[in-house]
Amino acid sequence: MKTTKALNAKKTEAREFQTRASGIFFTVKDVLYEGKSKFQRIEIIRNEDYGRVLLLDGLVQTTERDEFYYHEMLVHPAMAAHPRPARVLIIGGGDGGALREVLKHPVKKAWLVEIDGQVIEACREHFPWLRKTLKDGRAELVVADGNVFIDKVRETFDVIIVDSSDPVGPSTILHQESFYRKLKSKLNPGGIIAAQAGSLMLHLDSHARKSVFLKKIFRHSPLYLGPVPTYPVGMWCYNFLSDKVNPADVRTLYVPDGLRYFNPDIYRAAFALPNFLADKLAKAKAK
Ligand code: AG3
Repeated sequence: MKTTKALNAKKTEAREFQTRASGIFFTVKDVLYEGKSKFQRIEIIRNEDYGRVLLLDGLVQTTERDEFYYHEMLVHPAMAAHPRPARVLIIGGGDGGALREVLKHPVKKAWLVEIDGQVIEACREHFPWLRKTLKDGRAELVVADGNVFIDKVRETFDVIIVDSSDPVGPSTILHQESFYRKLKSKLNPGGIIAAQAGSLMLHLDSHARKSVFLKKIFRHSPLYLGPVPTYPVGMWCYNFLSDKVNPADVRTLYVPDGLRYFNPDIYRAAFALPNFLADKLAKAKAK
């Protein structure tokens, strides 16, 4: 049989071009999953340092070694600031990391709404925590477009977590005004939304654009920061959105035991912004 060199070639490296001229690479110990869904290219590889790495359309979504930085910072500031989060909605996050963190709190029910069923299947096989969290009786998995789900759902929520991809590409809608207005309409009084907002440096324009409309929708809409070693520039941004809860005024934080990154000092420090970001936001709001 005739086979081409390309077909025989063993994948030795997975890389993300974070900009046109720079990025991150992982040498590949094993290819665990490679597939193309209706929405995107899905790869899971094993790397000697970072363990299992999930890439969607060539962008690093999660690695076994550093996913806790991201998932703890996405989930716990909102969950810790809310006095009693009983019903929680997660949009995106088919790898289950955000769901795992939510279930560390005494919630009654958590919905995970992921658009791509194939991501769930791939991660169920290769990321053991997903299998475990989906077995938790409080978790309900829905395979649907989050933007459509939110139009139809009759429930309302205490906390909503948006674990989307970058503010460019297929997730763009999850970074737009209409989507946040809809989310707000599904929030219980006193509710909080936390959304991943993108890279500190790469998505500066997006932070500025979003800050203007988020301020119109929510009384409190600060950005907060946390490091994620394998994401572009290593520093990540999140939106904290609420009409009732000003994160700076929260005196009692509910923090589950056994976390590896998040604690009350990190909570307070995370809302401090570097000058160049604060200036950019101030200028955008003044326009
Ligand atoms: N969601 C946000 C990933 C963004 C990473 N961007 C990038 N590598 N350019 C991650 C999903 C994990 N639950």
